[in-house]
Amino acid sequence: MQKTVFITGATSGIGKACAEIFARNGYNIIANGRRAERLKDLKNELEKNFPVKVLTVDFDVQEKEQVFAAADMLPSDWQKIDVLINNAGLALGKASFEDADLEDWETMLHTNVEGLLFVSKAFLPFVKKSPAGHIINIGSIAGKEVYENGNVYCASKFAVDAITKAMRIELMPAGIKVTGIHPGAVETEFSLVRFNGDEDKARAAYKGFKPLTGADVADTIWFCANLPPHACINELTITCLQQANVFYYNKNP
Ligand code: NDP
Ligand code: 8X3
Repeated sequence: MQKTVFITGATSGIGKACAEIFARNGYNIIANGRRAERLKDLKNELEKNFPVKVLTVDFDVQEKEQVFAAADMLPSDWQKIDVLINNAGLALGKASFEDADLEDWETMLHTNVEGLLFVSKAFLPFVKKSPAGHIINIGSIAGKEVYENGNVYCASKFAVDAITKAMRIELMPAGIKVTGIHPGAVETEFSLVRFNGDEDKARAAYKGFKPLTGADVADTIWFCANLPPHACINELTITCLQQANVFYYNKNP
């Protein structure tokens, strides 16, 4: 029977790259994001190129009612989810504790922490219907070490790490694998969003080194999702060659 992956934040970056690699390998895709037009384009592209079906579910992961309504309305032939990738997330701003914007903090916490919780809880019954369910949460190296002016983004990703570890323990009796993926710098729309559309600032974030791409991270996620049934990667940190951790880069002059 064809497998299904549900990916939050599939309209861009890591999530979109995940949709591509899973579709290329024959998975049906449930693709989430807020930008419905992009989801429609993704569906057309994947269904044209691969023998798979794509269901688009445009909702905001921050909105509990929308998340649970989407789960309630999941068509009957989509009610087995083999892999859930909790990828939707964002950073907003890079300002000191004193200067940071309160609404930015709220949005990051609502999206990266609550959104992941709402989606996991709402869609868990469908993951349990798979004989080999797997939940993959996208954390960050910012959830391993705190950097200056990373304050609440880092806190949200520390929370993702803790939630992932808790899910790993508590979903073990159900036979569900749980994996945390913690990437370093990946060139996606992430920095454009973080710096409110400022392209110069976004470009500067990757100056002097070759960052990961969304496809690099998606390849790793695909690898984690394809271990033998008795094996589980609990957590995995991936950075580009020129980044050792959240602080240390070997940048070109
Ligand atoms: P992008 O900005 O390219 O993609 C983010 C995705 O999240 C988009 O598809 C966006 O879709 C979706 N999203 C954001 N907010 C919501 C929401 N409220 N509801 C539903 N979907 C939402 O960034 P990345 O691909 O880089 O980011 C993906 C994940 O990887 C994030 O969790 C990020 O924190 C994490 N990460 C990124 C790193 C990087 O350097 N890029 C490094 C480490 C981790 P839409 O706008 O259509 O809703
Ligand atoms: C994104 C990586 O270092 O920009 O999670 O916070 S970083």
